Amino acid sequence: MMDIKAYLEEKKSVIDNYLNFLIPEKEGPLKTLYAAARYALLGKGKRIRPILTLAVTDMFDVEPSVALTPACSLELIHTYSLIHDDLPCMDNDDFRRGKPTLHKTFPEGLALLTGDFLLTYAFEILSTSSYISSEQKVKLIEILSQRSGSHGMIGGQALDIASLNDDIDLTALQQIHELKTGALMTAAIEFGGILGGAHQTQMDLLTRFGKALGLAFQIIDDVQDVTMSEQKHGKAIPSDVTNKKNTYVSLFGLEKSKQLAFQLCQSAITELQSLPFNSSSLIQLAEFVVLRDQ
Ligand code: GRG
Repeated sequence: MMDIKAYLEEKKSVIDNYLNFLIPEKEGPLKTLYAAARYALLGKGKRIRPILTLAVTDMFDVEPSVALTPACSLELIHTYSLIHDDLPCMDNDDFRRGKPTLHKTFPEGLALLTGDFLLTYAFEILSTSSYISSEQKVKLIEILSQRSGSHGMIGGQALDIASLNDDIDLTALQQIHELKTGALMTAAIEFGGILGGAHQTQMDLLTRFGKALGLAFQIIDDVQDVTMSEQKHGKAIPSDVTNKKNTYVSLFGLEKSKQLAFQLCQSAITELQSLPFNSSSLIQLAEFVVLRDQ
């Protein structure tokens, strides 16, 4: 049985080094843009999405240098979404990743642009990587654009905003979670399949695994919003505010929500076990993603 903590630390360190290389300290006119990008990107993020890609490519025995750029493109997209989500016109949050949000540290306009920079840079590094075939590049770009655009993360965010003052049912909530959070996690898993040369049946299985894991991750995030608000957000969130949000916890309560997340994770893992590969790292990673800080 592998030591999951050591595995995560090792992968995180490889990813952090590469992100540091991708966005170096810069002198000259773009110095502040790069400083802002480094402020948002480097540091405390868990790197779950790129690590998922690396775990799938490990399962397919893909050379690590091939997987690193696609894995990091997901972290660029994820960080851009956090920057934009924290802006005053969205959630207006003061803290992120254990420190003041980007727009609290740099001018708001520059924070917006930094998000745009990371979003576009993700596609630049994918399309210019010398380790990936042209055919794979097109497939990865297709997945990333669909999973982060209106069919995925942005669509989920738009539905979430539109439902803010309404009571929504489980189907609507599940759709928002699957798009807003699940889509990028699914992309992380699918990236591994594309790079590993998975055939269509295996790709379909990986997509189902990614979707279930992404939903379970977001349900646990809803749980932690209630149980760990002070530690997570750097300030206590009044429960009346939390309760007005549409979440699994407001629909089912804490215990049932946790149970649902564990069940989703278990069925995702069972599915994975039907693949003819050693999926033990990926299984332990899935368990970590859902059981984190419980
Ligand atoms: C593009 C404005 C815009 C929004 C898209 C993804 C998203 C919608 C907004 C980000 C904010 C948010 C609370 C999303 C829910 C998903 C989630 C739990 C994000 C935090 O992910 P972690 O825990 O964060 O992986 P770290 O900091 O570890 O990378």
